Amino acid sequence: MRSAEFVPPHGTRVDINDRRLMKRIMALGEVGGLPGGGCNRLALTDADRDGRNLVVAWMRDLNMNVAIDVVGNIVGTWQVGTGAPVMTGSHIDTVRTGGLYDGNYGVLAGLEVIETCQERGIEPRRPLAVGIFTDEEGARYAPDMLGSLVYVGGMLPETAHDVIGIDGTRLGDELERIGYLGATPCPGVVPHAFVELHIEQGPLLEVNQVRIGAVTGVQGISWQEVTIEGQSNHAGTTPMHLRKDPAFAAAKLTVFLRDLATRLAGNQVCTVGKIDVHPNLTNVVPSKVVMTLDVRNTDESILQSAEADIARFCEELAVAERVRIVRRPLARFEPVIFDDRVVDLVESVARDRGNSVQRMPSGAGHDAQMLARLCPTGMIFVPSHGGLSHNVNEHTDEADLVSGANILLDVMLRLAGTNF
Ligand code: HGY
Ligand code: MN
Ligand code: MN
Repeated sequence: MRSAEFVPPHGTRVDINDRRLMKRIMALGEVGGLPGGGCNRLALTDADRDGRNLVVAWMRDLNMNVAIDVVGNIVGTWQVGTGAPVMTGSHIDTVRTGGLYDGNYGVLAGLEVIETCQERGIEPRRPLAVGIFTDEEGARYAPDMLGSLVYVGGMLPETAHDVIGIDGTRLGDELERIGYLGATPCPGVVPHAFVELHIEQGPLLEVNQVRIGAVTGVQGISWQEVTIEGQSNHAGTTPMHLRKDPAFAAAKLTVFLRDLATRLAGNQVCTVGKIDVHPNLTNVVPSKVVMTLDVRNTDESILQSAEADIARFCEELAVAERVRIVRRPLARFEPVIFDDRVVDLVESVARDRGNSVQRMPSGAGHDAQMLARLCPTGMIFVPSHGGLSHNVNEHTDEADLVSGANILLDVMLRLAGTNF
């Protein structure tokens, strides 16, 4: 990998402005801020719109060209150099109990890299771009990484527009309502390379006392909605042997998932994160339960066998409990391996800056797993305190946030000087 001439000769390192980065992280964290800390900016809500407006304003302050595409992805580009841009970015939509750093950190570090280059007179040989991808969380509109999936051509914009959210709204209508139904077509510009900076959201770096993760890829993800239809009845008068109780069936399925994860061990994880009981009243045997299954593994064949086990269990459960079970896929992404040249670069730059580094897969999904379909891609992880994320108490030490952003700066400049 030839390093770019404009990267200051070894020893005259350029560092980002830590105060400015932290100030922006805190300012964005106040948009959709929750009383006890953390933030709630579900995709395409007013809070998401306000967050988008704030970051777009910062992009414009940096004289970046801001393009908004047909599914609301925002790409800010600093038009220097020639050729395809080196791109970074992530997302600024959050889960309902989001932290300050998931997604936001990667976007704002990207802006900080550009502002540092501008004020230090560093002129990359390629344009530098920062992407803000729509609905990465998939919490309101499934699948997750929806915006970046459309960006890379993995989902048609019109299909995305017709996705119905957990609140019954249509994605395209909400995109229009918040003013982010753009005209830039998808698939989007193919970057020269893409690198995403993100908090780990897991415990490994902290447990191993390692400062930086050179991410090797993302594990496979399988989401499905399970609707269990029984028969509502009186809680007091209906004998147990006559019940068609979907809540009991849902409980058995939840226990089955935990046992499945335990049996498969390794990287296998299974989560029931959402359960809606109808009519959800104390004295009514429910008529229906709608629940979601989130099942992941780094190994595609094991993930497929887990899915087959779940399907078989649901068939047997329906007969045993005399209920009707309908399963609907919400998201399915195979494991992704990142480009070794980018992973190597992340690792060597991190070491050059005096950090301990380990190579590791990502348990969480990221927009980078979609950009990997278009161009050489990698990710940089910094530690999550207590491995906590999707939790208002998500925290990463400032020193680690700054260190990650400095590594992003060097990696982007080096990628700008490479000829893959
Ligand atoms: O689901 C995920 O892993 C990511 O947070 N969207
Ligand atoms: Mn994220
Ligand atoms: Mn997330």
